Amino acid sequence: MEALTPLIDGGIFAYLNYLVPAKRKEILDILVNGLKRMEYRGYDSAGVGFEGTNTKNGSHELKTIKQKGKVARLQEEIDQTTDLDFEKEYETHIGIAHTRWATHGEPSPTNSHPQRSDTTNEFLVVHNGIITNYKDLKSFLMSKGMEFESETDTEVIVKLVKHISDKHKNSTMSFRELVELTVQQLEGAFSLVFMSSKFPGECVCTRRGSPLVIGVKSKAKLSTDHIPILYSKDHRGFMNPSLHHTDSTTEFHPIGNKEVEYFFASDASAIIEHTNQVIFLEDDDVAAVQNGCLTIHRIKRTLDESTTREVTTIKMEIQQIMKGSYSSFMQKEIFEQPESVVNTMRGRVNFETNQVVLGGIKDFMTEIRRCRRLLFIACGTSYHSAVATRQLMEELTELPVVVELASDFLDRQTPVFRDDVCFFISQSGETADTLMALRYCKQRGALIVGITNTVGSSICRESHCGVHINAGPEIGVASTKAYTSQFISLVMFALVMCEDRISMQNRRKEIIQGLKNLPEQIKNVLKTDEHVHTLAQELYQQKSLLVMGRGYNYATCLEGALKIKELTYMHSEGILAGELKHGPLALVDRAMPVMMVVTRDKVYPKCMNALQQVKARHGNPIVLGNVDDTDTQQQANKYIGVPSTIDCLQGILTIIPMQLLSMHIAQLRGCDVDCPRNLAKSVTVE
Ligand code: G6Q
Repeated sequence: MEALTPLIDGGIFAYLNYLVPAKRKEILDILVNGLKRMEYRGYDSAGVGFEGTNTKNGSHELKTIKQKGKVARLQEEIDQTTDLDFEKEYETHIGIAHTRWATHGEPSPTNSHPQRSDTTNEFLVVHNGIITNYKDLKSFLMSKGMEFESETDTEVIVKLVKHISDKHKNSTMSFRELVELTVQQLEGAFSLVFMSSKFPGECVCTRRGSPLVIGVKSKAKLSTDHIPILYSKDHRGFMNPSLHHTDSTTEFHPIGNKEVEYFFASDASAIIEHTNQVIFLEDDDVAAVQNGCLTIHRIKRTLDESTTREVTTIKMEIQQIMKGSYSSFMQKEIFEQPESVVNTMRGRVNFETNQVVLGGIKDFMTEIRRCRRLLFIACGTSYHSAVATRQLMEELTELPVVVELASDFLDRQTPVFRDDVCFFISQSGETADTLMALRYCKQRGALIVGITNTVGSSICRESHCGVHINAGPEIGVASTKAYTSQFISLVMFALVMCEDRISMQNRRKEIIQGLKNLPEQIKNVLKTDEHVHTLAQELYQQKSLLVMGRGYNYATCLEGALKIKELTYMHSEGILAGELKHGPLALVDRAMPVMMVVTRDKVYPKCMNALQQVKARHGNPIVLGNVDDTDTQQQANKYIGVPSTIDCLQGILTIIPMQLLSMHIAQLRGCDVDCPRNLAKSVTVE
């Protein structure tokens, strides 16, 4: 199995206009705006590359502007550039851009992308990913006299292109062929977009283990909605010159007039405001735009792969990725939950007939029902959604249920068997640890089920089947609505698994009724926002916060503590209330802030016991409980009440005040709620 190497995270964006006149200022605005849409993917430096003219000799040359810090700093840098004619118009032009979350080389203009082949900028590249053999390649290129200026692995890629180009100086090799020869030397995972002063108005891009989407915008009808793959070598490994020749049957372009614009991005949220016609590239695709025509090539062919790439229409709406009247994407996404949970259940739960249908896995249900055990594997918040539903999964499936953190699961090389069903839960669908765990299990013959929120993501495409949680794009780095949608998706799966069990019908009906009431109940919980804000004002200067609970609410403690940590940089810990007397109780005194999640379910008496233990040590717990539970409320120093629902769904409601609390404390502490320090949305580093 090829180990999926950790990726430099960040966002790629490129824009090519062909026979569509655009001023340089407009082009740069499109590039920078594209980066802003993906700033959540990584944001410690940014840069743009674009076409221009050498002011000394009038020759065509490429220019770059790069800056450390967020995209806004790059915009300032562009605005301060004096030797650029922002009004100059280009009928055809390619520009590339990148926002970076560094893991190789500190954030700096030199280490920012685009990286260049030489001081004349003959070739430029933007890159997500890490080249694992870059040191060998760097030594080789240095032995050929090349000098390096950055600490990045990316620079090796673009210098290798130049080295190959120089070696084939007298050949008629195309830009795309140069890139193909280059990427065959690379090991690791990457998505790349190239431009070159040798090939004005052209662009070549490729991917391996990191996402890349192409958007197409044209007034004319497009020549096809299935772009044929061209094989530089056929599956027998021979170079097939006829397939090198592209013609109207193989090229993708607007019919009739040739005006067309292409957008290249790490994810579709940066493209949607321009067009909803997109092509998701697959690993080892090499896409090239020449004279306004797009072709997609592969270096070799494996027999079972598809021979075309579909032009799909994405349904994301622009307002979905805009903050609107909210102060942050995170706030927007917390308050979207009454709608997002409806979207997750839409077309799947029939509240009249109590039927649940998950179209993405129904063809595999026979195999899943025969399995020996269920494994749920994920990271961070996604892992917590599995913890939250583990008890119900055991109850309704009567199967062994294993819940694993992907990184630890891989460290242990945990045994996996052909009759296992492995679920991989991931909002982004690109988390390296989770993806590596997927490949580990797939290689051992297990059935792979993806639970993702991102169409076309790697986990989505590499699973045998799966469920799209339909939460809508989640831009805030701290996951909120994806958590509750993952939670509900797993509950729906458990309901499908027991649909034929007579003894479980009453329980099923209660749960389905509980699901039906959730949207209104979530709206009621959101009304506690002001009260939670008041509590945040009492907590935001504290150094730590312990969050205790058990049973169905244990996941709320883990997830709530994670929210506090990642948003406020305050220490916080989720503690199983049953474990209190085994050590954590020593932390409790009158100064230690404590929250306890206590709702009316089977473990309520034990939770009240824990509450007494904490109070006996002069603890002053804030209790998160049922709004109509006056007895418990009297026992608490401060109380947040949520509506009562069935025990296994209570965690959907109790997590929301924790989401709000972490957001308010973060704001009071002056933290960046949407882009917490050191973190990125699509965490793809081992
Ligand atoms: C939580 C963070 C983080 C995230 C994991 C898994 O608020 O967003 O913990 O949940 O990094 O990410 P995926 O769900 O995208 O795999």
